[in-house]
Amino acid sequence: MITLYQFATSPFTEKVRRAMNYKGIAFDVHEVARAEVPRGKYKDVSPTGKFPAVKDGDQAIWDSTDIIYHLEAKHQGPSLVPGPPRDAALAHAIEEWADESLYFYEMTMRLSWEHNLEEALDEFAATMPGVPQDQLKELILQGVGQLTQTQGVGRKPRDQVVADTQRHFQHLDALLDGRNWLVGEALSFADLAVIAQVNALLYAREAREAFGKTKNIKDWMARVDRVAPKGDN
Ligand SMILES: N[C@@H](CCC(=O)N[C@@H](CS)C(=O)NCC(=O)O)C(=O)O
Repeated sequence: MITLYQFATSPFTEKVRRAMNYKGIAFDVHEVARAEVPRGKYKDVSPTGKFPAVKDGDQAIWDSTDIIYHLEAKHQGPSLVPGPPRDAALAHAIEEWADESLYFYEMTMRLSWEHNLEEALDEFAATMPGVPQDQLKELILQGVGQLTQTQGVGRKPRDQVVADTQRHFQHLDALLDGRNWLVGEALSFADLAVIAQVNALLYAREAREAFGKTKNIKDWMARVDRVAPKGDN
């Protein structure tokens, strides 16, 4: 049995859960105690201190991309990685766009803009019992604010972040025009990486407005949900 070590609020967790559900792989969930990470409690599961990570028998794998390739190599079920090399490369590029670009937009808008954080706060509070909500809010605003400032998206004026997000959604919409999946003729890990970031983005009012102007994304999300559900936390 696989054990998934997760932060329930993380889009990378959503991506991995969907991947295991798509393949029909049974797994247990261990919610990571955030305070214990710097104390080294999870060093053997995730030496980087980042999650998700999985323990599959004796093997620990951390980083959602590596987990996906591991699942693909070691477990049965429908493929997550497209067969044709060009499609696999395209899925890789789209996944990187989701993980390394969209992620910082969701962090900026969902977690460092106070009016949006209010909507996400209960879910974070549930994973950090004992921390008063006001204190948690300040911690997230400060911590994530610092991170997105360092990365760069958090330094952009808000209007520009919103305009960038509109562009991301427009292009995603165009990629899905007349197609069921982002790459090739079947679901791939590209779909899972992108839907996870879109779901996180949709906590932000500004992202919901941009999303409302697209015509293909909603149906695609429902399609992904049917075959690769996120499942309960
Ligand atoms: N590239 C990693 C990213 C994972 C990641 O950034 N996870 C965040 C939660 S969304 C995390 O563990 N943050 C804790 C930290 O950075 O210390 C993956 O794909 O799994």
